[in-house]
Amino acid sequence: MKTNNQPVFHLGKTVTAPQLTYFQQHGIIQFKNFLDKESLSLILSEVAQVQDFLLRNQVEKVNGIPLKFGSDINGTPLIQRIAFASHYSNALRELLKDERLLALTNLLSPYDGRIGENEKDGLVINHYVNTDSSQFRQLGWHTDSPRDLFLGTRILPMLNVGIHLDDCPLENGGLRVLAGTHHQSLFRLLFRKKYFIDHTPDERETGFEIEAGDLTVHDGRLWHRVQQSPFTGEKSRRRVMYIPVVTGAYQPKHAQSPTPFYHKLAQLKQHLHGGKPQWAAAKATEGKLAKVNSTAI
Ligand SMILES: O=C(O)CCC(=O)C(=O)O
Ligand SMILES: [Fe+2]
Repeated sequence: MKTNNQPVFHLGKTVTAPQLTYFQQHGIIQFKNFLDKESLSLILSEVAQVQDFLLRNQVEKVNGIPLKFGSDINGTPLIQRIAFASHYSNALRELLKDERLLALTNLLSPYDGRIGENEKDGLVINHYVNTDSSQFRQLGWHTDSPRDLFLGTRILPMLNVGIHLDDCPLENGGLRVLAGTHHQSLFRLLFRKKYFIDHTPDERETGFEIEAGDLTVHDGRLWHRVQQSPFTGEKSRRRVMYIPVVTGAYQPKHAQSPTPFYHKLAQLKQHLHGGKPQWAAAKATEGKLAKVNSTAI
């Protein structure tokens, strides 16, 4: 595997020409220290509060997108994937207005990009940890684009902006990409690897030295995966938030939005493989699970 010996970039109020050139060539770019230590601890406490709110209110889905439940290393309920998280936190909503994030929309040029706070899955919080009852330790090879096909729209360029909340040096696993694959044909986008099933490392893949507060941006058409941490417990914890930057017609989701087919498929797969219902670990969710409007706060 290659390590990502890219130039060290820092994100300012505008995207520089070398940053744009680098991104257009590789389909991925890492920016160091996007969040300083103080902002990071604020964001981490917001993330914990959003999780507590969702557990307390027995929320199963947000705007049609199922939350993914597991349990933490001490056995307490954990939400391992939260969609539309900014709908539950003013601080997260404010973060999405950071002018440096808005500047990233220029990476989509010549398309007009916008932060998809209410579109796709909105601000997503992924929380990976290796425990016996964790449902989420890794993610197989995929691109983020066929979701558009399932939703009946054509594939448009998009960015996925990752804000990393834990240190994740290369040897801890984490994000792996096949740089440059955003320039592939539709056939290769669909069939280069078996979507989500294939976890095999690729000799051409690139991994990253991530420090908490770093930011990565990848093109939605780029092949990528998440390598499982070889560690267990606290050392395996990896929290990363993803923000979609999208183009084309505004397609907001709302409380009555249907659950996309591919999420139903993921739930079915888990069921067939004898996995516990995703909310089984969340003791707070006994009784009927409520679907609450994501604009509850
Ligand atoms: O956790 C990551 O870094 C990547 C997640 C991802 O690729 C996805 O949710 O589509
Ligand atoms: Fe992805």
